[in-house]
Amino acid sequence: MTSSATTLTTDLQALQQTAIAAISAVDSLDRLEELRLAYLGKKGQLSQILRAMGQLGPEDRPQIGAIANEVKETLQAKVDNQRQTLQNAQIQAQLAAETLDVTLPGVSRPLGRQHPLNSTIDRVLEIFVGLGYTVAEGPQIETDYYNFEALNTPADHPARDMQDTYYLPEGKLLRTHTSSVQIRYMEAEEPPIRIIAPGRVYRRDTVDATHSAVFHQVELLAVDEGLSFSDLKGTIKEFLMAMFGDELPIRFRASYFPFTEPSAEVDVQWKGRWLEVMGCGMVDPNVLKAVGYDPEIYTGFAAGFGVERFALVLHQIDDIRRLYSSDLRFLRQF
Ligand code: 2U9
Repeated sequence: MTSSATTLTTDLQALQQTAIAAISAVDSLDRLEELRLAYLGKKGQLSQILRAMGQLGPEDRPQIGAIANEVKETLQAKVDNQRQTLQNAQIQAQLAAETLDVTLPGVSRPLGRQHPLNSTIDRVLEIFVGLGYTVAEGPQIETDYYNFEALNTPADHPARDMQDTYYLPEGKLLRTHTSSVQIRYMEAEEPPIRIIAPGRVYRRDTVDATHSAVFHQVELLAVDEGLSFSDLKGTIKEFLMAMFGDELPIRFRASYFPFTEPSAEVDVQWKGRWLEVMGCGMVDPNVLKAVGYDPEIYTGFAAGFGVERFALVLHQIDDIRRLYSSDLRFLRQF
């Protein structure tokens, strides 16, 4: 072996020794990769030594080449081995950190449920949809025209005092009933009409166990040729029996509303007592005229009721304010 071949062999052995020591001592995968590049990369130390092989005579090359290959393979194996060791350690550390205590109590995910007011509205709508009615909705901020004028209730009408109103700037007001929805619907459509208008309404009432300044109404309206009071009675009986049960004693008492003539209030006998549950009547011809329907051709019937009232009766709730209290102990009962 020539002296330069001997030098190269010594260099290669020295490289192997220091590299193995360094690789064994490394404690992170990033650092290991740095070392791999430093020893085995294209510009690494092994490549540098091999470049010097160019100066060797042909007789030395196979032997030195074989030694260089051996060094390369040894170091590569050492790197792979060390990488595996570090990766295993990493997994072990992660497993230790993420240990699950299966004896801990589970996280409870309580289910929400429907508010008794909403379930009552849904029941009402379901019954009327079954009778062929369409649900109609409209704005809660209304004009005097849609809330009163078009409903045969001009400014000086005494019935305006029956429903104390919240007035807003620029002649606007908070609707006192959902009848305004029916006026808007009739303006846009032609008879025959069967609609049901659920929604929030506002009245300047003193709040107590049976009154709330905000409550929910459902109103129904049918306009067609030849509708009579007996159609109204039949529809209301059908609805109330579906709501409260068959064999329900029902009575109609003459009453007054500006938008219906004749008008009636409806009572049902419930747990031995007569309860007033809704108002109704034949749509006043003036209301039909206001939306451009000819009262000589069309007649209509309408009815309205407060949903809270129904919910209180059906669920035996003693105070309307409970429906707005958000008290979970109360709400969880439904
Ligand atoms: C149009 C024409 C007529 C709706 C009607 C009642 C009778 C009624 C009250 C019951 C309790 C409101 O919530 S409450 O205070 N309603 O008694 N509502 S007739 O009549 C209409 C509606 C729309 C176009």
